[in-house]
Amino acid sequence: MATITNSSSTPSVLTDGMHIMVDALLKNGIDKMYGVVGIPVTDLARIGQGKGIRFIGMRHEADAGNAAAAQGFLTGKPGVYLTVSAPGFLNGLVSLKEATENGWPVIMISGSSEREIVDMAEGDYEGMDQLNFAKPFAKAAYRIDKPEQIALGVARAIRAASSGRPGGVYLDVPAALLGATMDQAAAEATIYAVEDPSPAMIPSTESVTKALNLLASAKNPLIFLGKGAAYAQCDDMIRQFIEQTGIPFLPMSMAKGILPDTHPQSAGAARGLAMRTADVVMMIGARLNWMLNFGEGRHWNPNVKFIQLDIDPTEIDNSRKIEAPVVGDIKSSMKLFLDGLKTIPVKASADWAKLLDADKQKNVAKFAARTSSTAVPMNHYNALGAVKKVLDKNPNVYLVNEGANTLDICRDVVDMQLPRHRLDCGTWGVMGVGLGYAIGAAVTTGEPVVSIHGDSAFGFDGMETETICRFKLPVTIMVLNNGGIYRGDFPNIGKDGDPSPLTLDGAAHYEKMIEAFGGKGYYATTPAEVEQFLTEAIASRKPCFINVQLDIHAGVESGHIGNLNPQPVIGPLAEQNKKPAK
Ligand code: ADP
Ligand code: TPW
Ligand code: MG
Repeated sequence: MATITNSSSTPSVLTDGMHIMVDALLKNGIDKMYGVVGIPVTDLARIGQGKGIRFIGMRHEADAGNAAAAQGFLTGKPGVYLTVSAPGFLNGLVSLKEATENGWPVIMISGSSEREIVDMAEGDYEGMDQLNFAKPFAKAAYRIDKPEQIALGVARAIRAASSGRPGGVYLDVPAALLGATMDQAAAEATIYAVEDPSPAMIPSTESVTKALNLLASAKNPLIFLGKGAAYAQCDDMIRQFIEQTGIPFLPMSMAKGILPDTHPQSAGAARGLAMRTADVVMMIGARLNWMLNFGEGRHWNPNVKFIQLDIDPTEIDNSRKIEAPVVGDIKSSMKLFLDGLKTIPVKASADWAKLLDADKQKNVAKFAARTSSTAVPMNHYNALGAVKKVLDKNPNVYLVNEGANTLDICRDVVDMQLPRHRLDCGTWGVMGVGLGYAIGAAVTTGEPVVSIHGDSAFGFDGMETETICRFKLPVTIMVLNNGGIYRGDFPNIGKDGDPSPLTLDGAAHYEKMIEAFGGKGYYATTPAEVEQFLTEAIASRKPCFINVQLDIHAGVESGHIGNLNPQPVIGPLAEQNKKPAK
């Protein structure tokens, strides 16, 4: 703490930008930060740690951003991550954009270099016009230039990240700001906690009445739950509405667990039939984007009508006509829907439930044969069947999941029982989110995490294995190794003898990586071993790694979305595609 003598010769105590920033974050309840340090933010992290912000030092900024984003999704309050200038900043941008696409609140704080040198393009150390580069990747972006404005900058970032549709906010903190001084008492007077950062947005009663009337007129009504519904944290109201109306529901992947997947009204095992047959569909916090074929085409009843509950008015009519938009936050909306049922009763018919139940039973039987098979080498189905058995007994476990087949099959096989317990590749289908999400979930909740990756997906952020060990987090990393992107047996169609673009090492002992950092590694070759090792690993609450050996022939190209690949019409790949699949 420096003192100076001012003109009236009373000594004044000074503080600096870094201390003010830490105080502003703490005042707003931000007591965790993920990141990678260096010039000019090292002391910001150290001062934060000294004052009680838990700092999770990570190995890559994208992973730090994903950890912070997971925290945002799980808590409804922005997670914060810290990066250095230009290269660190650029590494962190991917997860800032991902969080924005997912609608999760996150704040990326980046150090930056001197404005006057950057603006004149003089070639500063890690100099870059970061604020302008960040703008298209963020929901909002701000630079703080004066220490007097730090508290305001933090407040703007928190409000922008968490209000309306949440998203990623960029906060630029130049080195000069971090080192700038200010009278400490005056600085303290600037600090404040943001009042009501994500205010309720109440929909009009007319829109709710219209939606309920449409629902009441339906023969085959259906409810889709999306991750916006999970984010809204009003699980009891959603459950009450679904149970009172008897309407079957389908959860998107991160909405699994709002109601348990084993709930009798879940249409999960009759998804295709439910979508093709429903005449009125109520979307609760789910977008009609690529994941739902934009609400049109052969997957949907051609005469389907939509009700859509969303906080963002521009989401309505995103890809097709919405008959009954309800714009507001889901908690306020569900309250009005429950009230409305008193005057506009809605009851789904027993015939509709019967139709779906028959289809469910047929599909469940088909599925059970695959997931309970003891065949070795294993494939995704029986390996994940073993995982399901263990997680059914451990509903408190947070499940992180990425890959192609590893993602799609795990989503279908492993049931969720609790809300907000599943985190995966999300709206963009990004690889490399897994260990960041696992770290964020473990740090935020203190509960055990099982992080299931395809062998390719794991490669993007595998070094965070060390972070998990350094912080002794209760995370079990599981890699399903089928030797490649989608699987390991694709030939090289050229003559150079190199592996195919899709091929990775199907015999790699990934579990040995964690042993280098003091964690426990397991190598599983049978479903019984998967079950035993996973049970042990979760119970240990220590960093563990299970390498699950799959058949290199297990998996289909691009998992369940192979139809999105453009198809060559000439050459060897075209010939191959003409052959019937094995
Ligand atoms: P999914 O991938 O599960 O289908 P999406 O991310 O596509 O879900 O859609 C989530 C939607 O939920 C977004 O359009 C977002 O604007 C909306 N949303 C997020 N939070 C809330 C909330 N609290 N209230 C209402 N809508 C919300
Ligand atoms: C950042 C493209 C989609 S899925 C995938 C890649 C590389 C890996 C699939 O193989 P994996 O799973 O993980 O072994 P499995 O079970 O099917 O074998 N870069 C980014 N994101 C994406 N989506 C890709 C590349 C991709
Ligand atoms: Mg693979």
